[in-house]
Amino acid sequence: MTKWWQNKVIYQVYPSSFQDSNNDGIGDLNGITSRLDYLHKLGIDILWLSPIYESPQVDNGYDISNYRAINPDYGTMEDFDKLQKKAHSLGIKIMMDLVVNHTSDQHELFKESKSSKDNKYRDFYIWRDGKNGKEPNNWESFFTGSAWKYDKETDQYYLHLFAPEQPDLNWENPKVRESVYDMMNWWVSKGVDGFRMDVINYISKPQSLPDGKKAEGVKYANPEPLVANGPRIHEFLQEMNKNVLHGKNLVTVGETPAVTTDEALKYANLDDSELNMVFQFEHMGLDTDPVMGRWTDGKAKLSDLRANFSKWQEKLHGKAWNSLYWNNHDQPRVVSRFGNDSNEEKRVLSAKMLATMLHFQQGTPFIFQGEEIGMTNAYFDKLEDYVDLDSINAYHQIVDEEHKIDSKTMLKYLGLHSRDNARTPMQWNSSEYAGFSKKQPWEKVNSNYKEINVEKALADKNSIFYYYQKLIKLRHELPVITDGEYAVVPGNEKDENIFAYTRKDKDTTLLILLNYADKTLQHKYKIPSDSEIIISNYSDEEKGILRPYEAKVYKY
Ligand code: TEU
Ligand code: CA
Repeated sequence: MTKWWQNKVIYQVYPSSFQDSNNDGIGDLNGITSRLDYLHKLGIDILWLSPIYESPQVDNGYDISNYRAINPDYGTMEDFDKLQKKAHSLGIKIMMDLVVNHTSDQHELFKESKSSKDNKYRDFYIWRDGKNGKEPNNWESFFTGSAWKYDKETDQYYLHLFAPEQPDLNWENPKVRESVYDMMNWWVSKGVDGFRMDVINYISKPQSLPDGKKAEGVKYANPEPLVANGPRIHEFLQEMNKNVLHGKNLVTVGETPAVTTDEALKYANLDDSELNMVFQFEHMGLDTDPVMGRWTDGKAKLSDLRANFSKWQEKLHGKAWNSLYWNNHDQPRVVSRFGNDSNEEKRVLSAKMLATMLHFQQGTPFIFQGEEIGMTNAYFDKLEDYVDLDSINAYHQIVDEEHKIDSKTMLKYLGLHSRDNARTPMQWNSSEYAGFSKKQPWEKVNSNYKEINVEKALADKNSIFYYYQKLIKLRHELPVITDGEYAVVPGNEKDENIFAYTRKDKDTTLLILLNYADKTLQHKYKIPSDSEIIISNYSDEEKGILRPYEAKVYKY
């Protein structure tokens, strides 16, 4: 039985970077509303809004100080209602970002909690005594430094897996869980259609908070193996499901770093007891370095991508549901990372090839704003151009404190992997500031906005935009894309250049042929004579070869 969200396509908007309606340099809700017709034309079904709540914006809204109010820079609750009403009238559903592993340190509850040891909200957060004058354990924050912050007034430390301004909630406390469910139900009663849940698999920590395994010569340990998929995680999500989600036809996706296929079978099982799907991170790790992590210039090998995609396709088929993504607000641009943005022709071909690779798999595809026009990395070359605390902290730690690499090399790696690459303003047209705003935006516009923008894409029938439009339409029309079985074509398992896979149901087979390389290659795959090409990034057909970045899908 197909569930309503299984043949849908989700589009992510990063509100501060999408469209500025009042020219203060910051994107806003009215700006998003004014672009809903554009999203409708693209054909997407669900709009995921990155956090729009009241927030001091230390981490761009992933630090929420009031979950039932709109960030004034983005507008008002009435603006939200208008956005939702217009979206619904176009058949577009709204998915909210739910950030409940932590709040902002400016949230009323944290202010209370911090005010004294016997405050009734003390136990809403994770407070511990120090050990021998040091932090309670050796965990490192994901944004560098210790994950504990000392509070002088009460002589205790609180846990923050992210920035010190993002204290972790104590999910062991049933009152915390109740207040989260209340808040979620409040949004559901306002008419929202679902939630994307930020690092939701970090909410259950092992109660002894043990030290992590430290690498040689470093100060702190990565807590992820201990906090991801923790001891009570499935209990908490089942409870949330019962109290909020169940029977309401919502759509949910959990952001779950370090999730394995075995864990995903529990989170995203088809019996609707936890979530509908999760974001896995394994394919995002294929170009990272064992020591330097993201700060490297490695390229992902096709054999690794294929093996990873295939594992997820095969393990979840019939049992749980995949999400499919290349991009989001934390990742560099797909065409720069896995494709080729060195010239216009290669950019367009490789962006379409990568979209084809993803969109014919089983699962729900996510498109991040600008991906549909092939926006590229910004490649900022000065530290001053970076805004994201993750990029800036990493630079200082690696260059100034650890002296691991020099400034020039680190700037090169930021150009390749910084989260800022995703966050430059949406490129609407070739006017100053790319039609995003009339004022210098909070984050610099990518310098290529005159060549790459929506206006140009809409005027060119061969653009990446229309290719995505067609991919979405095909998913809506061909059930085999939603339900069919996935298989790598025999003999293709190890090829470093060509990727060949099929999707099959009882009536239809799709053969997806992709050239990951920038060169023309012979191929040996048999194309049945009664087949038709349903989508391709070349306008003509040449048998037996695949040209640079060629992508074709045959149906028979
Ligand atoms: O991201 C969680 C997460 O996996 C990131 O911290 C990741 O490790 C980092 O971005 C490096 O790639 C979520 C949000 O998507 C992110 O924007 C927030 O900063 C973070 O949680 C904290 O809320
Ligand atoms: Ca604005």
